[in-house]
Amino acid sequence: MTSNNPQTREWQTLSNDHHLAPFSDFKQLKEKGPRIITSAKGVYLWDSEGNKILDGMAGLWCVAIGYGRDELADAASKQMRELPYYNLFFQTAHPPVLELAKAIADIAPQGMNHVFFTGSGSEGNDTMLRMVRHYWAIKGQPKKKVIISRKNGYHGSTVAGASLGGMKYMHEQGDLPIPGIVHIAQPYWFAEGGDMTPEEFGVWAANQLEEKILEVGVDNVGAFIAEPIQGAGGVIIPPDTYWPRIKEILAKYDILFVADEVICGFGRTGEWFGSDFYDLKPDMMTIAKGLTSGYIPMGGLIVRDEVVEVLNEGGDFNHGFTYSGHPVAAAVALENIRILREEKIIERVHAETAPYLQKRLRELNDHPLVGEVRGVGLLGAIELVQDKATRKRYEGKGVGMICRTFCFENGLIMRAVGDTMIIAPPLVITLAEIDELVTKARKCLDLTLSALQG
Ligand code: PXG
Repeated sequence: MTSNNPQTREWQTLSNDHHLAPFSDFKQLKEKGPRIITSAKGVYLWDSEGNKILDGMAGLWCVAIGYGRDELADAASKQMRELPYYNLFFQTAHPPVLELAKAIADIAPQGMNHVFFTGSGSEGNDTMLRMVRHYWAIKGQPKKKVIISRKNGYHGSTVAGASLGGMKYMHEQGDLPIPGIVHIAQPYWFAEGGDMTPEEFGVWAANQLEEKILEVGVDNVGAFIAEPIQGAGGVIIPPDTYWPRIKEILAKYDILFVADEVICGFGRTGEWFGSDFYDLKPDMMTIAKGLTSGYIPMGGLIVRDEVVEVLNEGGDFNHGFTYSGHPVAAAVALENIRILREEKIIERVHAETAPYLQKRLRELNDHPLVGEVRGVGLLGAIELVQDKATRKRYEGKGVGMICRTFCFENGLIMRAVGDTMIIAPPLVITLAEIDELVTKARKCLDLTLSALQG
């Protein structure tokens, strides 16, 4: 509780007395008090102390079109007045959800023309797990239940989502993963590649999928789920050999492939979906975040036509949420997609801002703390190390957190995943704002290095 501002202190007291924050150490948060974010415009946030902060994380990877777009507020307000709620359960539907399903089919990879809506990415992956098992049961192969996922992948925080994810610290709480979910190695060359070249390591990591399919038995495997690029795990860009080898393995075995597009979807890579970027052919794609630019919660699962044809023969799918396809969320998502299309935001990321960000970020490679800079589209990661040549970390120093704190203090939000600094700014970031981001990032790297030496 450090603020001298009475209004900030009042809000921090409310936090202490009543709020339990996600992914937080409740006691520590009480001692330090949360930073109160009060408004936002474009790529900038303002806090209750009047600080202006460049949001290098687009909220939590979601604010694609930037903050403060009145069109989305107007779409929500109009829909709330017309039809604020109705469900889709008992042979009913409403215009916004139907128009949104069509708009998504128009931008999704060919042959993926059906959408099941949820309230979040986690619920999208819960839906996926139940739908995959239902699909195989309809096909007379009910034993095909196991979902193969990856260590350090992130697929949400519900029981199924956290189980599908490969975050050890999440599994340790609450006896996860649930049965029927197994994990293979991730394609994280910088941390785990050892003496292999990135290309060799990519093939090795992909081959783990085949080994796991054979170990579990193809008759027991329902699906493989993966993020095209792992986001929460640390913006892990697989070596160039990884996805081509995975595609060969998927073609060989009769299992479904699910691309978790919650972060990569809606333009993050400079293509509509990460699956377009890597030329993947998923059977299902989980979506959320950029679908509404985070203005309102919504997620979903896009399903390939051939899968839907099988589901059509299975009677009721006994699954759904009160807020599946919520009309206000659907109206906001429709407006968000309209803006992405009409303002050619993803085309601009592809042609202009992504190449520029990637070029400017790589200039940080000369910094003594930086072991690797990598990125794709408007995703970037900076590995902080003690020794560039051996990729040795500063053990036990919490370098990432030190750097993150300097960033906050200097008006930049850059996330730390261990000692990996990551960015994913709004897709509307300008070239001048990219310059500001990189300049601030370098300053904070300098401050971090001085702190380590001091
Ligand atoms: N899949 C992926 C790939 C995600 O990144 C989810 C599913 C779950 O979505 P919901 O809407 O249920 O949160 C996510 C969410 C982080 C962080 O620390 C990332 C997410 C959520 C919370 C924190 O980077 N991603």
